[in-house]
Amino acid sequence: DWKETLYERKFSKNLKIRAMYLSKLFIPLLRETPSDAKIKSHQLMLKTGMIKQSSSGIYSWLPLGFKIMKKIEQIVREEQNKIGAQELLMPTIQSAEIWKESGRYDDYGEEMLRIKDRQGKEMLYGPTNEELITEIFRASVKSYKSLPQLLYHIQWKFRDELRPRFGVMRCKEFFMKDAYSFDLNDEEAKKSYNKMFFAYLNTFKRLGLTAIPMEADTGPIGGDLSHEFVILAETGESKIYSDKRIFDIDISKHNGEDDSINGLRKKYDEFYAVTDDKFKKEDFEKKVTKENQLVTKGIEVGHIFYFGDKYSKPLNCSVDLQDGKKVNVKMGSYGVGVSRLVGAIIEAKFNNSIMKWPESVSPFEIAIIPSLQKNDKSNYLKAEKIYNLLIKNNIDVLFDDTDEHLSAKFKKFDLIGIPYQIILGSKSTDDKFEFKEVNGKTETLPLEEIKNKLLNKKSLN
Ligand code: P5A
Repeated sequence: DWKETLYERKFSKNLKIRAMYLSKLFIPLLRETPSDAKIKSHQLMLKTGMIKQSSSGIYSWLPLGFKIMKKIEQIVREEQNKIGAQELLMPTIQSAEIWKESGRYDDYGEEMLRIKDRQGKEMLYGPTNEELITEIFRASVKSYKSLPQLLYHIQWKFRDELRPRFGVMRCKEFFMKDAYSFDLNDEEAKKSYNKMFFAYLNTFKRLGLTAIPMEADTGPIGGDLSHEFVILAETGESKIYSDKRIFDIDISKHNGEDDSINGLRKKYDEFYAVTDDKFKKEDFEKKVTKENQLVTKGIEVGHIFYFGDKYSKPLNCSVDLQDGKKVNVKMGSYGVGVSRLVGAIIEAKFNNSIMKWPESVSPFEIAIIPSLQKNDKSNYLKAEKIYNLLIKNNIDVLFDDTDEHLSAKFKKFDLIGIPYQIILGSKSTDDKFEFKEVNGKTETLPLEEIKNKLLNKKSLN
C-alpha cells in the first residue's frame, strides 16, 4: 500500500496548532445513535467520540471533545482577565471544617460527595468554592486598601445530582469557571457584579451564543441578587419568561468603562426577563405587551450572585477601615459551566443533522476531504501538499486520509462540524479546489485564495 510509506510524515511538527491526519486522530465514531441519549448534543458527543461515559454522570473527555472544551475555557479566561480578574487554582478536595463554619455543611445535603481521609478527617469534593476562597482571603487581606479584588479559577466540581442526564449538561463531575468578588460596601460590590455581567455577555457572544441574563433564584448559594445567563433551547431545563426585545440589545457599543457597563446593565433591567421561580403572572402581563411576551425554555450557561456578607460574616473575613473599625467584606460569586457549554453550543448550532461549530471554538479550522482511489496516488499527494501549506501558515487542519467513499466522508463531517472544507473531488482541477462553507456556498478557487480567506477569518477571531 503506497500510504504505508508515508507513515512517518503523519505528525505535523508545527506545535502551535494540532493539525492531524484523520486516520491518526483518536476519534471513536459510533455508527448507531446511542439509545440512552435523549437530546441532540448528548447523541452527537457520543457519536463523534467527544466523550465517553465512565459511570453515571461522569465522563472522560476524548481528544475531539477535550480540544473544543479547552478552546471554550480559553475564551472564558480571556474575558475574565479583561475585567481585571486574577486566575488562581484551588483544589478539588476541601476540608469539611470551613463548610461547618459557614453553616452549609448540613444544608448542602446529599448533593455533596463526602469522603474521609486515612486519619478519619472529613473531606469533600468541592461543589463550589465560596468557603474556600473566603478562607484564603481572610488569611491574607487585612486592610480596606486591598479592595476591590476579583479572583477566579477554572476547576472540576462535583455534585452528586439525583438524576444526572443529558450528558454533559447535567452531570456529577463538571468543569466550571467560578469567580469571587470582594468589596468594601454594597455600592462597590454592585460595580463588581456589573463588570462580571458585562464579561459574561462578551464571553457568550464570542462563543457564538445569545445568552440573556434573567433574574433568578439564588438557591443554595444565597443572597438576594442573581442572574442566570440563558440560551434559548427546547431541551433546556430552565423555563423563562421574557420581553422579546431584550434579545435585540447590542452589547458591542459598550466598552469596559464603569459608566458604559452601568448603562448596559440599565438597558437589560428595562426589559422583563425572569426564570420560573421569579415569575409573577401579574407582573409579566403588566410589564410586557402581548406581542412581546416570550415564554420558552433555555439552558443555563452561567449564573451570578450577590450575597454580601453571607460567608464573610460566619467565616470572619473582615478588613480594617481607616478609623480602625472592622467590616466584613461584601462578596459575590460568578459561575460559567465550561463543560456544559460544549453541549449547549451543540444544542444551539446543530440543525437538520448538520453541526457547524462557531469558528472561535471549532476543533479544526478546516478539513481537507479528498476522494482517494486505491490505484491513484495523485489526489492524496495534492491533498497533502495543501495540508502542509496550511500548517505552514498556522492553520489548524484535519486531513481525511481515509479510504472511505466521498459521500460517507461528507456524512461524517456533517457531524464533526468543522466550518470549512476543501474538497478534492470531480470538480477540482490541478490548481483549483472546491472550498465549501458549511451551510453556505461552495466556490472553486485557487489554493492561494483559499489560504488568504482562511488567514483573514483567523485574524477576525
Ligand atoms: C457561582 C460560582 C455556583 O455554583 N458558586 C461559584 C456559584 N453557581 S451555579 O449556578 O450552581 O453553577 C454555575 C454554573 O455551573 C454549571 N453547572 C453544571 N454543569 C453541568 N452539570 C451540572 N450538574 C451543573 N451544575 C451547575 C451551570 O452552567 C451553572 O450556571
